Amino acid sequence: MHTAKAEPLNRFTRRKSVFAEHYDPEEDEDDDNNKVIYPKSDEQRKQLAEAVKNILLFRSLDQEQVQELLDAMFEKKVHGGDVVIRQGDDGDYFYVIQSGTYNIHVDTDQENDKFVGKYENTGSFGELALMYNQPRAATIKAVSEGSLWAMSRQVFRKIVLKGAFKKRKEYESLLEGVPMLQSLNLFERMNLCDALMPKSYKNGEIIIKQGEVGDGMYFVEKGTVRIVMVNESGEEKELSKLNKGQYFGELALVTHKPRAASAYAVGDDVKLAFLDVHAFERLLGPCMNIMKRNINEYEEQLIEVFGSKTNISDLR
Ligand code: 1OR
Ligand code: 1OR
Repeated sequence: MHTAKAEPLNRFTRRKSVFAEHYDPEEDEDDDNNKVIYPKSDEQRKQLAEAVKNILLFRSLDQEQVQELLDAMFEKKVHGGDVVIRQGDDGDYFYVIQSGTYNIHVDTDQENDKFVGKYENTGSFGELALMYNQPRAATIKAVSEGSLWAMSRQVFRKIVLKGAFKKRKEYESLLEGVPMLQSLNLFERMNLCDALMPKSYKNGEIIIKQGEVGDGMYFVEKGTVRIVMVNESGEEKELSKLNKGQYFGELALVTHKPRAASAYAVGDDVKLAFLDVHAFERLLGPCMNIMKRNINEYEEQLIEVFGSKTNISDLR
C-alpha cells in the first residue's frame, strides 16, 4: 500500500522530461496580444465561475488573471466510460469538473490500473503533467455523463503555472519538515501547498484569541510564536514557544471547540502559512489520528503547567 502511494513521488524525482522544453517559469512571457477567448453564454460563465471558486491552484491569481482563464476555457462533454486522461501520455489539457464522477486509476509496478480514488462533481485534475513536464501520472475515467472545462497547456503555463509553482516550491520544504505530515504522499502535500496562504505578523501581535471560533490552523515558516493560556481562575501561563516547522490552531478544528489558548508573534518578522478550515477538512484527513494523539500530550502537559486537570473536560 505504502509503496503504491509513493510511486508518483519517485516519478517526479526519477523521470526526466518527456518534452524538449525544460521548466523555467521566467521563460513564460506575458504576451497580452495572444489571448484565447472561447465565447460563452451567461449561464455557462456563471457555472464556470462557480466551478473554479474552490480550485486551490487558482488561489494566488488576481481578478484579471481569473477572467482571462475563464475566457480561455472551453466546455467538454463526456460519457460514461470515456478515458479523459491516460497514464503515460503527454499532458495537453488541465480540467475543471463541472459535473460527473471520475475514477482515478494508477498503474504501479505491483499492480495494473489500481483504483485509488474518485472525483464527484467537483475538483480538478491534469495539472501534474503540465507543471512538471512529466507523463500523465494517473488515468482518469468518466463513470457517468458529465461536463468538464478544459484549459490548454499553453494557457495553463502562461497564467497558472508561475504562481502555483512558486508556492509549491516555497512550501514544499516547510511541509517536509513537519513530522505530522509524513503520512501524506507527495501528491497530497502539493495540494496542501496550493491551499496555504502566507500571513505576516509583528512583535506582540495577536494571531489567535482564546475562546474564539477556529477558522483555520497555522504552520510556522519563520520566527517564533508564543502560546498563552488563561485558566478558569484567570491565571495566565505560557504553554509553549513554537518555531519553524511547528504548527498550532489545529485543536479547535479537530475538537470543534473554541480556541483553547491565544497565540502571539515574537519578533518583527513572523511568517506563517495559514490553512483555512475547509481545506483542512479536505486535505488533512490522513493526519487526523496523529493530531488527536498530540492532543493527549497537551492534556498531560496541562496538568504539569497548571497542577490540575483544569479545562481538560472542555478539551474534547
Ligand atoms: P496528471 O497531469 O499527471 C493525471 O494527469 C492526473 O490525475 C494528475 O495530473 C492529477 O491531477 C490527478 N497521484 C497522481 N495524480 C493524481 C492522483 C494521485 N490523484 C489524482 N491525480 N494519487 C491519488 C491520491 C488519491 C496518488 C496515487 C498513488
Ligand atoms: P486552538 O485551535 O485551540 C490555540 O488555538 C492553539 O494553541 C491550539 O489550537 C493549539 O495548537 C495550541 N500546549 C501546547 N499548545 C497548545 C495547548 C497546550 N493548548 C492549545 N495549544 N496545552 C498543554 C499545556 C502545557 C493546553 C491544552 C489545553
